[in-house]
Amino acid sequence: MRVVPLLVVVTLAACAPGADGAGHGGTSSSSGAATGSSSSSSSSSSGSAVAPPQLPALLHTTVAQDVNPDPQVVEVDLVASVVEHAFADGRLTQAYAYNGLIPGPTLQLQRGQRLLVHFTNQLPEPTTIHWHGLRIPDTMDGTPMTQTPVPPGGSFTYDFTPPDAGNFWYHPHYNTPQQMERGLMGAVVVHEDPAVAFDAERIIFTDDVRLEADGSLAPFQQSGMDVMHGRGGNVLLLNGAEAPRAPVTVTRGTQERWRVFNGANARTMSLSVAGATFAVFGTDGGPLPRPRVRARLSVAAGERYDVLVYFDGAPGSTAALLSHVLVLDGNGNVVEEERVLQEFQVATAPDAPLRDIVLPSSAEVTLPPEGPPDRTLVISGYNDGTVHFTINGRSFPDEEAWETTQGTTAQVRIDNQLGMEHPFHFHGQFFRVLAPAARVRSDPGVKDTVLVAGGETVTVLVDFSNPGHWMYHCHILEHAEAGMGAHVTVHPDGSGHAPGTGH
Ligand SMILES: [Cu+2]
Repeated sequence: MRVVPLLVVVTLAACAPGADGAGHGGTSSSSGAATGSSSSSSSSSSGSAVAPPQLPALLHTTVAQDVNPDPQVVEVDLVASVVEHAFADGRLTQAYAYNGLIPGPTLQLQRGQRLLVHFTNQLPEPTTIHWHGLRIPDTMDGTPMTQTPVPPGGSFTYDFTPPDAGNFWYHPHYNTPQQMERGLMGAVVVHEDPAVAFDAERIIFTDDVRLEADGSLAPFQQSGMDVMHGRGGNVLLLNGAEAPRAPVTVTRGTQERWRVFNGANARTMSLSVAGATFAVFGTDGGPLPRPRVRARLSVAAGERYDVLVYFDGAPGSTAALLSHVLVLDGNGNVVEEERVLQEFQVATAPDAPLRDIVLPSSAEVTLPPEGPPDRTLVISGYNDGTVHFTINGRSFPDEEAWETTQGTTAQVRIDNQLGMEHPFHFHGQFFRVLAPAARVRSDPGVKDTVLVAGGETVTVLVDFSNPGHWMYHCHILEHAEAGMGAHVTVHPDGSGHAPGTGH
């Protein structure tokens, strides 16, 4: 399942928005595949010369400062501490932040660069950092299973080389429901080489938080609805502040890359873009073979998407990133409401010159037919006064042993016997959705987190490329805390191949 980059020229101007589904036409070009925008942004496409990478600017986010002049190394300091943060206008919340920021600074590097993170814990409690989606050694994975939590006042250096380009993120894996709700999360952007030149790139970090009227965080509950469905917030956040944020002006014809994250404890984000065309071209673990124009994008807790947004509206018009949320109406019925996360004013300035953008893409893959599963994970639970979630009848840390060998590709059937949804996450490995067919159509890419609906059974094809001890769990943080997790040991195959280098 190694992702092989191919060059595909996409001109979204030729595409009409359509239903979610199979790739639309006009995605590949017989000419110009080698002469796309890469020539406009990069002096070298072959890697013959070593030059400091020119990384694209990321709008509306703070990028951690690289203090190491070595072009092969990105070295940053990261401090977790208690801060006063304005999630919502006019209200200050005692929160947790990395380097004083919510979300924390974006860690930006190029594929192949080594990342050194000198972490200091100034919180009043232990913590760890987990690098969600990065196929790095398990000693760097930041779960209490593989790392002694960093005590208050302590420090730890995370040191690894991300093997894959894409959108990843970091967050604690200790007292996770509370530490993440308090604000600890940030993006890790690993750029392709050569970098793909969009007109702009944005981090779209969605989240929600539950605030009291005075701005304080609502008390954390260990029972009831918060455990059953996870803690939902009452304030929708975009990049750490209540949405909508101040409008942004864009030039008509602009083609932007949005790197979309969901750092909520539980909420699945249902997003759309009004007044502009958008297409998904990448999922958790990298690019799709072809972009897919979407009417709606569902982003479960933990998932990421790469989105191309083409501002094709008339000058003077407004485009908006919308979140569709379910609320109760006056009659107690569940209805969908539209909330604006961010407005874009399409300027009357001259149109941006329309360029062919060479989107990152991957080879088409042929998935094997669904067969008898190599492993079945039955998700259920029981209530003995306290809610316990179970996988195959057992609740973490009373878990079932599971061992496999590096290089194994396993069909894993996730059988959700409960009524609520679960975004299921494997640490350190990638997978693809294999069944049911409708899920494959809506999510055909490489993933590390998949949303399994209530009562649904989803089969994924897991590529156990990365040896070590790895957690798999529900990314509704309260579910994981109540036992919906376990781990798998992946024994090295002895070949010495590292993940991402083929095997
Ligand atoms: Cu769950």
